[in-house]
Amino acid sequence: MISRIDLRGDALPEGPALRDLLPRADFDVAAALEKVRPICEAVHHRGDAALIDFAEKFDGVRLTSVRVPAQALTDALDALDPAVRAALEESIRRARLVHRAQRRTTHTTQVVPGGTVTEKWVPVDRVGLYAPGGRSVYPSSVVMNVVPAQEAGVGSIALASPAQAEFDGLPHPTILAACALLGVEEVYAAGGATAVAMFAYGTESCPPANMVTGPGNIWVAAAKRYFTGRIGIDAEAGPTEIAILADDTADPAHLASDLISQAEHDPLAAAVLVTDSPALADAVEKELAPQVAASKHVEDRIVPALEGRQSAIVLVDGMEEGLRVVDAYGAEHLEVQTADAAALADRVRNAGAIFVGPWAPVSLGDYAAGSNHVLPTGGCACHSSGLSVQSFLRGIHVVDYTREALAEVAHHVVTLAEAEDLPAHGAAIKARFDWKVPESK
Ligand code: HSO
Ligand code: ZN
Repeated sequence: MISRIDLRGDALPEGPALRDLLPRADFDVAAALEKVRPICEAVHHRGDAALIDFAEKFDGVRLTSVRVPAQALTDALDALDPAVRAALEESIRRARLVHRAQRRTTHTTQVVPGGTVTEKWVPVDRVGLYAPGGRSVYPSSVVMNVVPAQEAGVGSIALASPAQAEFDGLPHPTILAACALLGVEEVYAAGGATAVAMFAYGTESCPPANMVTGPGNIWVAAAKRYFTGRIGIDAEAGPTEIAILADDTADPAHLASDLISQAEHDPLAAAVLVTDSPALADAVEKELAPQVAASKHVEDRIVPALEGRQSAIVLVDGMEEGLRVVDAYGAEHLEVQTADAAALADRVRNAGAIFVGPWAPVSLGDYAAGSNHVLPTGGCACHSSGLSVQSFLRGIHVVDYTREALAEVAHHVVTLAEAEDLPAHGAAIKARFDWKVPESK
């Protein structure tokens, strides 16, 4: 059901060589880019008409309007199962607590008397959020995108999600209900690359956005890459990943269910267990079979995900080696289930989010820990973070110097300008002092 990689015995290789030994799915965004290019160009040139044609082609429904009417949002919230509503409200409440604490404050540094640099944090003006449809209709992802944007103070927030034929061309009702709960009123029925293009270029019904965030399939990732440089993006999210670092104190039944929980997302999802205990590895494998059999999305997602080359049980000599392996892998989600979980988790350098000990499974973080579940995949945790308030902010340096403060440093500026053969830079300083650089003190 799941392959094994035995790294015991020899010393582990360094850096990328270690990474090459670890399993990972192919996610070829560059190849998909060529396919999304004509879609993006069609939206550029034909606007709403192209969106309507693509919805018919990809989603099998002819739209009368791309913009979702306000009444549809109210109706969806009225029809929402009260238990789901209560759970979403608690998820929103916890996410707000955590994301509100991420707000940045303006800070002024007095560099010299009369010379200050202030860093002010300004939210982007308008954000387009994408919520997938099809296999993954996740109102929880609406929460995880909207809450940080709102807490960052973004003034204009719009959301797009694919048209659903069974709901008369509206996005899925739970997506609409989540928008209504969060106070997002501007919603569009548009899917995949067409939604990203709609936000990037703008159409008759949708003003352009400065930034697009949100999960999606490879077409969404490719469209984000296509528009990089024109608009801001969060990340090119790939299939979800769980890595678990565990020793023989962990409960094999719980580890198996955690691995399955993320395998449930996608046939390309990755489930990786790193352990120094062959007995635990055997026990987890034994647990997997009956638990998989009792699961829902067995044949189409869980089995291909666990059997795929992106998933494995990795055996290591000890926890020091285990740490090196999980750091080389840089998982989207990392669980640490060991005797000294908190101390070990503290030493992890590369992970999108870390779940410490037996009572913090990834599913908790997916829905209701307060943490964000939009996290870097594919090893991007080695250089990037998950979605946060910071994702929606720009830090702008405001430089304010008096004549005296400029005079004091003028000779240094002129010297560096000349060293770089850019005399006009120096001239812009000299001109302010009647072409005489003030003497250095
Ligand atoms: N585990 C997914 C998020 C999600 N799980 C949504 C359930 N719903 C990626 O972090
Ligand atoms: Zn999940």
